[in-house]
Amino acid sequence: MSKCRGCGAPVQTTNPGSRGYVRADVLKRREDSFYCERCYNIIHYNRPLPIGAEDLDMREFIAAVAESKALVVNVVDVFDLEGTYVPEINDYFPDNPKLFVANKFDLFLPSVKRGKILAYVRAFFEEKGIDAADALVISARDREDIDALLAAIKSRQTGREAYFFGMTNVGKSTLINALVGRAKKTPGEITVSGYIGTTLDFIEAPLAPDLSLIDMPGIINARQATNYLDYANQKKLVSKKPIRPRVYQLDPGQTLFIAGFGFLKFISGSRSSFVVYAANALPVHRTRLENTGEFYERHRDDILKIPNPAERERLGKFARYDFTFGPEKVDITISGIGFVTLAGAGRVEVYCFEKIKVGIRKAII
Ligand SMILES: Nc1nc2c(ncn2[C@@H]2O[C@H](COP(=O)(O)OP(=O)(O)OP(=O)(O)O)[C@@H](O)[C@H]2O)c(=O)[nH]1
Ligand SMILES: [Mg+2]
Repeated sequence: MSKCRGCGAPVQTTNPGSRGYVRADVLKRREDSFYCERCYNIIHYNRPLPIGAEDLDMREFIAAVAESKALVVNVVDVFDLEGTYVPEINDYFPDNPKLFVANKFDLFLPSVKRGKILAYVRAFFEEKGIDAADALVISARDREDIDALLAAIKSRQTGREAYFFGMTNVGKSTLINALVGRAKKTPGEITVSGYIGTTLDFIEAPLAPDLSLIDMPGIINARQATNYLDYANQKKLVSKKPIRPRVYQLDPGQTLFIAGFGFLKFISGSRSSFVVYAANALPVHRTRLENTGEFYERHRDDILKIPNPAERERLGKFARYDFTFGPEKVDITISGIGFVTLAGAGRVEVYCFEKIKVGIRKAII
């Protein structure tokens, strides 16, 4: 059966509102290689059609990969480890060799040392009971990293296929395109985007006679903010440029808003620094503690802007978390959005939509 070369969806010419649609006359002209209407719109207009990946049955994809016993390249987003690691990875693929790749290292400022992040990523996986002793920290943008990734794949492959697996938007397709580009000197053709659920089926990218990379749909994480946003805001949360840390020196009695997704109330402690690592497009705003509720009600749609009213509806209620910090630095992590590093000492109350996963960890930087 023919498939769209951008997203992998099986072709059909009858229903424009569902996956793999191509006009019959287009298909006739380009039978051997074509993009579906949805990919065409993403590639040329950066505008997806409202055709999602939510109803794909990931269990079928996982079962097929498990049965192959082939290498699984599990890609995570180094900026959102909590939101993008797959807790069940060992259960899904008990007999497959696994390579763990933390992508998007370029989102950190150039001053951040890769070795330090790598040690952090390994410890992170270990703590979750996942053996990732030889994980890689890379950027799809960096040629040398792509060469290192290829070498790592070759040294671990058990058969001809290597499957790229992970949550949506971590850069699986971008990495495959980059590997194809390096090996064949022609750009990869898989559609990539900052929208969730871009890849819709297995897509095979042959690299060499003995190695084929296979792209997969990403898992959509119900605890990640992006999942509840309209297309326009989904891509705002996916950064392409390095994330500019935003530093606030706060005294107890102040509140810091992370757009309209939530806020940190600094209840007690000593003057501390709060450094926000989140997409540059997200507004961050400081107010006084006693004004928090009123500020939120009044400014969620002008100053704070995201999420919009329909998105808030989907995100549901706020949940509250109590954290103490200091003297060690910690990160408050907000899945799909980023993290806030707290340096100093004190107690914070964090409020965030309950569907978004919030946690605390030792600081990554
Ligand atoms: N800054 C940065 N952005 C990246 C990198 N890799 C991918 N991206 C961006 O991340 C977004 C998602 O990339 P995709 O390759 O479509 O992600 P995917 O994992 O294939 O997503 P699904 O197909 O939905 O599972 C795109 O906007 C990419 O440009 C990277 O190394 N650095
Ligand atoms: Mg993809």
